[in-house]
Amino acid sequence: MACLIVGVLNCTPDSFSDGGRFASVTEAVFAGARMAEEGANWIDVGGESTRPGAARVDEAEELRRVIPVIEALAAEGACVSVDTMKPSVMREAIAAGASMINDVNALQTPGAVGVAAASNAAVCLMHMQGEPATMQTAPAYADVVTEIRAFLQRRASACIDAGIDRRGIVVDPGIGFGKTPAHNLALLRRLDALAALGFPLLVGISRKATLGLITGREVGERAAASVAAALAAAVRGARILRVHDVRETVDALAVWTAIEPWPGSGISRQKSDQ
Ligand code: 9MG
Repeated sequence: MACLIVGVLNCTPDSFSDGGRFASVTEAVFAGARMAEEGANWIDVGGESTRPGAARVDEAEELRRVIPVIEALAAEGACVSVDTMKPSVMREAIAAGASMINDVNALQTPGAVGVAAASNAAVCLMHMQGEPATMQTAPAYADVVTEIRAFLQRRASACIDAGIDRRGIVVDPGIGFGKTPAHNLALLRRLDALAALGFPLLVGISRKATLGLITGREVGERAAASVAAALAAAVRGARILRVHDVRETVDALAVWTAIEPWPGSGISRQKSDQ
């Protein structure tokens, strides 16, 4: 398959039963293992919501939510990424077995680049305008594609200068992070401009508000819209898709690839196919 899949595993109190900490950890590990079975290449474990308007969580609480889950999934052989903005959580997560840092703040927190550079972990550098609590208040850009491309290039260069292996750098336009639906759609149409930076491009649009606006559907009803958006992103240059609906996305990509082989995949149409 030409695209890798990152399965979303939110370890926030609203994500699982309130049957206590052990119940939540058990449920989270089960959900992560199921996504791995369904074809997720990474499980992205996060303990602090980055939804618009979300409040920050303190370090101790974030560690308490994510570390047991990362340890258990890594022990089962899953590839785990940690979704965090905090250098201390990055460090502990790597020690617990995480092999990628997914930072919606693109390692701009003081100390974050150093933690990443001191590890062998890959990094996902995401663009966000503002911060989760306020980012959707009035997002504004002169040219959203050009500005985000320049930001991602700057952050990737800073990471390389600090000693992070460029082969471990992934970039991400941050769909929905300080962007209007029009900004999000403009970015999705011009993913080629971001892919041209030369780093694998991750796109996360799964279940996001722009899809709700287009379809009129609530968040739990957006699987079909998410799969359609994931395919569109893959066709335009995304190489990693961050999704909630792993099985559906894997199936859709398999069908798409069988019909329309990716350029450079080595698969070409045969006469006998006609
Ligand atoms: C944590 N998180 C939520 N949405 C995301 C997205 O689009 N990309 C990345 N890298 N992380 C995200």
